[in-house]
Amino acid sequence: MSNRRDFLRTSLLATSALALPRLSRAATAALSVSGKVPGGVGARVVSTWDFGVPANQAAWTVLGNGGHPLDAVETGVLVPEADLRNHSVGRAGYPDRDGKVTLDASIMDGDGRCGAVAALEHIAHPIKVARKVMEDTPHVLLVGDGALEFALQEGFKKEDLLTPESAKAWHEWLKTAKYTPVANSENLDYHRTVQNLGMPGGKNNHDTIGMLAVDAHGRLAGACTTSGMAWKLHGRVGDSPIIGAGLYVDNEVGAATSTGVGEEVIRNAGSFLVVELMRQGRSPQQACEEAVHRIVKKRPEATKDMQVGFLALNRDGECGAYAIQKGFTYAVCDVQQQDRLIASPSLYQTTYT
Ligand code: SD4
Repeated sequence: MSNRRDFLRTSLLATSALALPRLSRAATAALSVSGKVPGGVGARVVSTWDFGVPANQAAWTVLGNGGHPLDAVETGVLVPEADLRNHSVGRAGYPDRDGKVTLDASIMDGDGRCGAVAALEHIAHPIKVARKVMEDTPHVLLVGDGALEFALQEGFKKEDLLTPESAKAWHEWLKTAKYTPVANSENLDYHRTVQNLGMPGGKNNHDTIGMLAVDAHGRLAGACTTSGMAWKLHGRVGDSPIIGAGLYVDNEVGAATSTGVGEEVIRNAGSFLVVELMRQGRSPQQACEEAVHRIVKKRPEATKDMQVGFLALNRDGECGAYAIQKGFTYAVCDVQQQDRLIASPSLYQTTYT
């Protein structure tokens, strides 16, 4: 316990060391035009991993101007979905075992409305399709060919999402002929990363983006989007498009999202669990910790070498995060602190290999 406290303290210190440059000029302009967040203080957007910083900045151009949190999170996650350097979200995501790029995404409003797509091919912005499922159908989740058909009917363009770089990595992986899907590749050491992903891991090699936002009125929303595990079995669906697993939002309480090995998160209805723990009085930090402990306690051996991380935000704008393994980061943007990258505390203190 005291070790964990020490680590928490270290993480907080690390937070200031990781503080990033201030908001982009566009986002700063959005703030200064209004002077402060319209409607008062308390609006905040948080998201998983380092790529959450530019994504939060995009979301803030909406939230900081008094926009709805739902529009903010959709706008925010479009950034990594479009980023070709990112091989775990949207276009340029690593393909499955058969060389197909299949995308998962979900979006949820704090009033309970939600939409999702899973194993969607050929559409560069699955989060936009998820929102259309929410708004234009009586359903919550569309998958595979049905999801693609729906997207095309809605006017989305069919594209090849496999970039030459991702195809090259897939061909490298095929040489090993080993089925070893990898999540949280940035936590792997260089050699294992090369072996499994066919390219060096590094700063641009991140995972799912889960984004949560609250406005000054306590309205919440969340979005989650990913290409899932590299080299997964064709048809595999992770936690990200499963409401209650990869994402859950409730205006009465707060919101949660997850990253890491989706199977463990689904088994434990992870994000719903975090929100329910907050409903029972836990802080976002305590709720994330308890959810991680629950997952590890159920399968201690299996989870020893695996990453799962949760990020939570309550309706007062307080946030927290916790992961099994070291290396999980999350980005925070609000009117007081602007953009920051924070090292999440974790259960184990060693980076796993
Ligand atoms: C999945 N949770 O498809 C996603 C992958 C991920 O960090 O988040 N990796 O299981």
